[in-house]
Amino acid sequence: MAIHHRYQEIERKYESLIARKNKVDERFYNGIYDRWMHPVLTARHIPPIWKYDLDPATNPYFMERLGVNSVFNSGALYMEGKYYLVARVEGSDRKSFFAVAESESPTEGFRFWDEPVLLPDTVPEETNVYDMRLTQHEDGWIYGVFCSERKDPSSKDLSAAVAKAGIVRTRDLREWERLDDLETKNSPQQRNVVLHPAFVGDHKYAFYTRPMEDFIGAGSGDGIGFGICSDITHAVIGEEKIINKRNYHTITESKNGEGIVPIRTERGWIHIAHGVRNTAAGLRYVLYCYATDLKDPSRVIAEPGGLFMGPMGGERIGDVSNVVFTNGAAVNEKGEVYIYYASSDTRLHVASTTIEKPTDYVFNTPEDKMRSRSCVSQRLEFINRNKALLEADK
Ligand code: M1P
Repeated sequence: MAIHHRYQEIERKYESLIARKNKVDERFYNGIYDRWMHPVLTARHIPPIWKYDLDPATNPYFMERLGVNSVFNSGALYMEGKYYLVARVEGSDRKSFFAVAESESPTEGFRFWDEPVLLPDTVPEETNVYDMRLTQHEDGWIYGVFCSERKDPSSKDLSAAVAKAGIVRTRDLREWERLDDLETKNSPQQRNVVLHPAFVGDHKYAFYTRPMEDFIGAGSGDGIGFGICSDITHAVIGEEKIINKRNYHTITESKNGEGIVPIRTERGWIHIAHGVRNTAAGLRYVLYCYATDLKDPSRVIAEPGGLFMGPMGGERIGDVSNVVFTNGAAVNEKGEVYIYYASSDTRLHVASTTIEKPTDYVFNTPEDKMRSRSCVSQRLEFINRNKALLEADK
């Protein structure tokens, strides 16, 4: 049977996109990380056979029959010399699903595996899944914790939804076992839940949570929570201790949420989370960092003021504009850190650094002084110290 004559051309373009070299974006400098020029995954990275019916008899005009709108928020892993991304792929029908992309390089060459992930169908009411965090746990499993969304049965509003944390586990990213959804006794909704990679206390699993009153708004949810449970197969959290609060007139005023799986450093666990504030142009999502104690990851030991990363240039535009979001980073044996961040719910980028730099950033960047007057004093002290150094250097 013949294949449509346009297929080769589409396939060639796809292959040249995958082969495209990436480079550091020299226009950007902050001393903490490098941003890379090209996104590592976009809707154009989707294999053509996921979108086009190749049969000229049923698709004479070679149309996209099952379009893909965007590829963004991705879990990430470094395993045996390779980098793996479990990306959120959003079809043109608005349903998201997961797909694994792999590369030997952390910054280019990501290619999706042959087929997307078909999760075990154990939750019939689940309509949409997205934003998987991949945790290589010390128990030997790789866990995926993701948002499992369903319609709110108690509301007539068609956009009213309930978000839960779904949990799967795997050894190889191919066979996935679905566990029970996380149950948080005191929070009806959960999104941005992350499983801590190490046991805590007496062999307990620890989760970073984000208690919410409703689907969009944090309501009285005070920030990023922390809770523990004994059985990961039926994970139930009683008390959620709020470890990282939202604050008035900061980057987290409207919402915040845990991002990547925390990175272990000699000085503490480094967290990269997102903070949301409201503006006349809508919500603005940026990334920020904090550190927690190695033995007690619920105890915050450092938090620099302000944002770690905000959307820049073309990143500011997309389906949900003015957003950067991360749910995955990969750390290799050389201590190189690759932060996979999405812009405006549309595409996935990479920023690179080494473990020492975010550590120095978190522990040595001044805290937020919370008032303009105090922030000016803080800056004046800083400027005057620099002036003295410049004077001494003359
Ligand atoms: O649209 C921006 C982000 O919104 C949500 O994050 P949060 O729950 O903090 O509002 C998530 O749905 C995320 O996927 C999305 O990128």
